[in-house]
Amino acid sequence: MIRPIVFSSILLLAGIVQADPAQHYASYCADCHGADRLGGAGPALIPQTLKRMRGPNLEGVIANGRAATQMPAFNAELDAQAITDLATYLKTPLDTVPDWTSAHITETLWRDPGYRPADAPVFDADPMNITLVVETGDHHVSVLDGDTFDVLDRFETPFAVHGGPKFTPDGRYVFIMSRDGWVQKYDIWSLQQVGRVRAGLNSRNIAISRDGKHLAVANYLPMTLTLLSTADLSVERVMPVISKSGVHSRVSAVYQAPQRDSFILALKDAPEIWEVATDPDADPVYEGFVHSQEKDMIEAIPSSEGLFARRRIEIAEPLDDFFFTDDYRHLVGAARDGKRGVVVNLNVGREIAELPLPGMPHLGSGISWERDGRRVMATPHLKEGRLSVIDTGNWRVLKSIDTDGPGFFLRSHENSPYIWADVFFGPNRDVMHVIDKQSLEVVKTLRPEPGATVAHVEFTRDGSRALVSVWEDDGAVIVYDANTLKELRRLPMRKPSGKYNVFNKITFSEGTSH
Ligand code: DHE
Repeated sequence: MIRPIVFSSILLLAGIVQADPAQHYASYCADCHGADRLGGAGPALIPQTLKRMRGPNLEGVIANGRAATQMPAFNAELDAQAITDLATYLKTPLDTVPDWTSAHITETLWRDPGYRPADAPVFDADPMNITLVVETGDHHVSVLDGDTFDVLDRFETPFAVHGGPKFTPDGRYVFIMSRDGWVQKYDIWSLQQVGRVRAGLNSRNIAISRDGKHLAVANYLPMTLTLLSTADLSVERVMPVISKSGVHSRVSAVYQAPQRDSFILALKDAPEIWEVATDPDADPVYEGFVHSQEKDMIEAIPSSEGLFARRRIEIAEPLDDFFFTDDYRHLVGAARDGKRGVVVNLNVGREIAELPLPGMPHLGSGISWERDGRRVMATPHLKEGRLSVIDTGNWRVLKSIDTDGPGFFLRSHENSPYIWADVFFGPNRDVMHVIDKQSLEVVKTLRPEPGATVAHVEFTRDGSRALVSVWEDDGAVIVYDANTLKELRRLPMRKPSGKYNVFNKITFSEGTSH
């Protein structure tokens, strides 16, 4: 019997029927990207991940392939119209999303057979001053010696890494997540990949528990939180995310709250914030954190132990993109209308203030520092060229600092007098502002590569050097003297995005978003 796909290909060759994009998908794409479009050797081809694809557009990738990957060109097999139709098909949501249970996740677990753990770092560099550079141009991470800026290793990641890699508290292992839900474990001491597991189908970010034993993966598809053991990437629990009123919700992001020994979850589709205990001895549920007369606001899901017990905080409307105060008593979330920040007291479990923050604040990039004896924070705005500086004692906006366009990331360091603020959108996206933390004035505007996007800063362990990404395919990481603001080095990189210093991350340095 002739298989339908072979039969239709014969008809196509004979020019008898015009293939539809689903047929083209089955013929040319399914082998690598999965019959269900959820990925295989190649990434998932669904709108949730494709809309974030920066660089060459989808039609260009289908026609010409993708450099430095296994993706071939199809312009000989498909004409321009067929390529356009196929791209439209790939941007159409799936009719149904399959289950992604703990059994499915476990089936994907892969341990690198070449991995040999080392007893001590296999390099002379300071293991606490290692900095990882995510290179999105060809899906690699470079491991930099933070003193000499030598590249100690460059390893392949899953396709389309997003969010900050998360380090174990001793700085030895790091976990990296892709938008397709793959989590990769890498051993910094031995400079080797340990393994991978697919924890979700479309994921947002990861967080590691205070003790470094558990990794939480926030998922859009399916609507779950996956909890993995960091020791061997095995599944500890898949938690369906369903609100008190029964609404299934995507998880916008998960954050570690170290002082609380918990994960905090931003729910995309329900007016709740979740707190998930990572302490096996957690009190029945957070008794220690709850003001006595507020106890009735806390709903506990009993678990055999305190580990992964959940607490719901009900709020007026869904919030996401959280900034946390240093003590993790308060968070500020962005309201849906893109005009307000809402302050939630996590101890009492309710909203306590609102801040006027028009132009879509990007609170997740917020940083805080001490100024005139008061703790202040600053946040960029994704739709307005300004930074808002907020007094976290009275939740008032202290100052709005004008910038040359909307920015994405902010960074500082406890040893630095400056904040570094990029301009990510618009004609001035080649600009990086340096702002004095005391006067709140722009002291210098850097334009290191006219016309090229310049974004995201990370400091070395001691704060003496600032590393800036030239966010282009043929890009670079520029090393600046963080005090004189002079350029010292340029390290060629393939579209470098985020950079992450081990020490700054594991010590929750005050100039770093977590
Ligand atoms: Fe991100 C971090 C959400 C688009 C690059 N981004 C984060 C985090 C969240 C988030 C919740 C914190 C996670 C963490 O580190 O654990 N990002 C979102 C969005 O909702 C948004 C606006 C749209 C989306 O579709 O996801 C978005 N992000 C982008 C991009 O377009 C960026 C610039 C390029 C890309 O790779 O997709 C981008 N996001 C980053 C980076 C971080 C990040 C580099 C880590 C910053 C850090 O210093 O920790």
